[in-house]
Amino acid sequence: MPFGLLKYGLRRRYPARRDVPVATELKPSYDVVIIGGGGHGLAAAYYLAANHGITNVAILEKGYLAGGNTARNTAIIRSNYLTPEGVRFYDESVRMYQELSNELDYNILYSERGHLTLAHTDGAMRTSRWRAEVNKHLGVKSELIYPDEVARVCPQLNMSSDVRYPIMGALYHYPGAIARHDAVAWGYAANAARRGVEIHQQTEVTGILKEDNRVTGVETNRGVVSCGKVLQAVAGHSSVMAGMAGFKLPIRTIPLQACVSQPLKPFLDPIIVSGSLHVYVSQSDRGELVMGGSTDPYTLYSTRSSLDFKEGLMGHMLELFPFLSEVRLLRQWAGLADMTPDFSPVMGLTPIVNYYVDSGWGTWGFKATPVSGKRMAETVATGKVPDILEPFRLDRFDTFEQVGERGAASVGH
Ligand code: FAD
Ligand code: PYC
Repeated sequence: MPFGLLKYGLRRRYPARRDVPVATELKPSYDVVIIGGGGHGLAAAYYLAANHGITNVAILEKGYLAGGNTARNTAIIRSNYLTPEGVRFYDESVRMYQELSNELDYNILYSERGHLTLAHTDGAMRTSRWRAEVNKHLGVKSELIYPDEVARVCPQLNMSSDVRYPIMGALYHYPGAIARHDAVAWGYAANAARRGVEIHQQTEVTGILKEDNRVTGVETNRGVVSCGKVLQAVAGHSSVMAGMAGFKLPIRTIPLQACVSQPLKPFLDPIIVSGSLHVYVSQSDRGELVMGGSTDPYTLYSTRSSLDFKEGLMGHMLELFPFLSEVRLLRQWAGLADMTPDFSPVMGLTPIVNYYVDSGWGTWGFKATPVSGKRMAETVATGKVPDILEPFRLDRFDTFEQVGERGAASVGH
């Protein structure tokens, strides 16, 4: 047993380790202000400091650290997208995730499970084959599999043909994984703070100050702060914030709900998704079934839960796993999904010279946390958009070069 661990075990008191220093006063000025202390803002701050030596940075978070969508997501990580641009982008993120616990020296509980997108129709089989081919072409391990293999990978699934939606096959994405969502945020926060980045919670940005076409600072509930550059990373409020800065994003904000069951003995290894049934599920390390479906059918800035969602989802779950009928739900919640017309993010430059945007994260942004953090940091530091982000530029909607990921973004929408 390592000596340090023995010494720790014999101690009389166990003071908690403080990863993020207690908040200080805001300084009058920073090189970079990051609006939004979710996973994306925290990751961008870490990579600005670690990769570019930029440490005079403040993260301004209106609530508590990573208490927005980062706290509410179901932590599915995968790169089995449909477009080459999407696959390349998310693949870089998956690769970064695989090394993240080591890089941050923080256990994010990364757990590779395999990810099955079930196909119940001829059309879904065709799309699955298409996705598998694009994935393989780009070195991503995905395969179209048939019912025998589906049953082997997940023996608990109801494979009967005497159901509303029999399972005809699946897109099997081997690297599909889950991770502990808040550990990802805390890991980035701790490592950014250690390098000098300031994290200010309960600090809401209420206005953007500009001269000509440049940002000069931000107004907050704690006063005005000047800055050289701003990165906006406020998933769920992206169009509101862009409105404050004076430009428009093509985003509609829609609630997305999820829930967990009581803890069960481990029985479900892979992550299961059914677009036709509007349901997805994985089993967490604590044994809870983590479940969700498609977005609510209306735009709304509210994170309330609904009975309607729960009833519909449980009905669909039981079509796939009838033996779960006695299992109880433990809790239910919602987040705010910033939906773009093509189900891809909007990242990079904006009409304002020194104002950068990381937005349009809809129902799919947790898996992109490392790559967007690293690449947005590069964009902010150099003022140049890396090739991998180019397809996600804001003006693609003017030039009809959308990156259509509707069928692959998460569950059916
Ligand atoms: P957030 O974590 O939302 O951080 C933005 C922060 O900005 C918030 O903390 C907010 O308080 C702050 N903010 C807003 N306005 C202001 C202001 N004026 N001033 C200061 N701060 C402000 N994605 C996946 O890849 N896989 C999944 O399995 C998955 N499941 C999901 C399940 C649900 C139920 C939901 C809701 C989303 C899911 N997502 C998933 C999407 C994912 O959660 C988001 O895309 C991702 O968390 C976005 O991260 P972020 O850091 O950009 O945003
Ligand atoms: O992006 O895989 C995903 C996802 C699943 C549920 C919500 N988002």
